Amino acid sequence: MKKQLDIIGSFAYEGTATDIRPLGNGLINDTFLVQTAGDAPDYVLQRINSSIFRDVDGMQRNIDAVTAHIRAKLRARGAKDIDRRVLRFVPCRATGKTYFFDGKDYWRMSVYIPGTVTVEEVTPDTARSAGRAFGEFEGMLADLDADMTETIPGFHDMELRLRQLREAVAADPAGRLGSVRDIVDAIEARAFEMTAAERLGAEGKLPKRLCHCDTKVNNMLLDEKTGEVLCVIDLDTVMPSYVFSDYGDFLRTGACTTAEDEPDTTKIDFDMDIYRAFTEGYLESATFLTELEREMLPYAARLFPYMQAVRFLTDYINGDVYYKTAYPEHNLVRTRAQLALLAAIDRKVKN
Ligand code: GN1
Ligand code: MG
Repeated sequence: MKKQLDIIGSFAYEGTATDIRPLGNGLINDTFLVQTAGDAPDYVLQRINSSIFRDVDGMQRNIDAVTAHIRAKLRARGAKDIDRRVLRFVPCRATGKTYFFDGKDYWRMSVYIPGTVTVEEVTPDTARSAGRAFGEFEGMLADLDADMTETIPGFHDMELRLRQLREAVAADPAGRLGSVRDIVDAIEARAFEMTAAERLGAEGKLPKRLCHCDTKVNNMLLDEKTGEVLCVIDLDTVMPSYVFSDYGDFLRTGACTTAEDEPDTTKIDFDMDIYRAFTEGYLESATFLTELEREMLPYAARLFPYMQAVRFLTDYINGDVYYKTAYPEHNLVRTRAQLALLAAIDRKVKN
């Protein structure tokens, strides 16, 4: 970790680093925990995947705007533990920006929030707290009047994701199409149903709102003692989107009875207690929802496993160029798992 030690010297952090080690299991960036001696805070260091996030400066400006806005809201509300409820990024000594470019890679550093944990599984209580937290997060951002960059253009645009799948199918660059034709057909059979949001958006019936866009369970910090959800992390993808993003992506991982890459699809189910608790918590705080948005929440629950299946399958057909994989069929296993989850939701959730 010599390289990482050199890198952190470029940031205006407090204390002396004593240890740096890998942290978490994100599929995109590389994350490290930096421990310091004595009373100084610990830090999270990340190498940003700039082949995916091409405009790092724009992305960090989004993140700066969002964290400052949330911090101001919490302060106005008289919240006591603000530093546990919103991330704080460390400026680069030379530029004052919240990232550092070493000539090859982009890095950023934030203060580690002590006494917190991330989890891969939730209980109904945690799910209710998460629902409230995401509803609040979106509510707090509703009046953020900054020019926000779409860090990945069309990130949750289902029509775009289907076009990308069709391009991969047409090109078949890794020669993998033969083994997945039936899956492509199953996806195509539901393409119209799943692009409802884009049609309603085009008709002016559905607004875009600032969303987190990656609310999977392991992207939130919980108080290690109470299990309360304190804040969402991984702010790379905060951008304008239909409101379904955060609700749907949480349930995709939170209400799924297995990991998102479970190979045994018979184990994959949709936990209705978690679904109900999360939805109740979300509706309590997301008071800004229109009637149509509220009515379409069951659609959102289906949309995200479907979209994720499309994205994993596209990457499989393209030869695993986007997501980190641990073995050759990993993206295919992930695709099947998402479709099994979708089938479980179809069985259990009424429209
Ligand atoms: C990626 O970075 P990470 O692992 O939290 C991805 C999400 C997917 C998720 C699937 C920028 O998130 O959109 O839902 O993997 N992020 C990006 O696990 O593509
Ligand atoms: Mg993550």
